[in-house]
Amino acid sequence: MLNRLIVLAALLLPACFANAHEYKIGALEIAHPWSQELPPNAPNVAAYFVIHNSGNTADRLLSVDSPISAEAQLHEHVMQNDLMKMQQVANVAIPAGGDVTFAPMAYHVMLLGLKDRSLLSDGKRFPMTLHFEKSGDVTVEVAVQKQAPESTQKHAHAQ
Ligand SMILES: [Cu+2]
Repeated sequence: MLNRLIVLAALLLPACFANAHEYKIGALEIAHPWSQELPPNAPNVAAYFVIHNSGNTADRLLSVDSPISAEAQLHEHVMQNDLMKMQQVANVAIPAGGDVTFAPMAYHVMLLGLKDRSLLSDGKRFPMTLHFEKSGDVTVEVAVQKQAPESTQKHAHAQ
């Protein structure tokens, strides 16, 4: 039995690594959920990812939750009187055939009232569930990193 499991694990490994950090639900793909490592006393943390909708109907991200925090809000950054300011949004539309990027200075998930900080250091991952209007729920693992992913940095600067 154990041998069988080892063989199975070995067979599955390459596939797991190939799309280690991408999740699929219906026509939606959620790429590389990540969070910036913050000082241990930071009151909130933010989570980022890219949603790609390969289908021909629009969807909507209604809400998010995570066992590590009491509350999770959808936020966007807006320019107000020459100042970048973040504010809560009720939901986020995911256009058919389009991408929506959650990144620093853009849409992000704000986790408030942190209950468990044990998974918030570099190299760890914490679970988070996304609730979509049409596609349903998908639980992803958010990778905590010291460094923002390259693609996100470029995106943030381009904005
Ligand atoms: Cu925020």
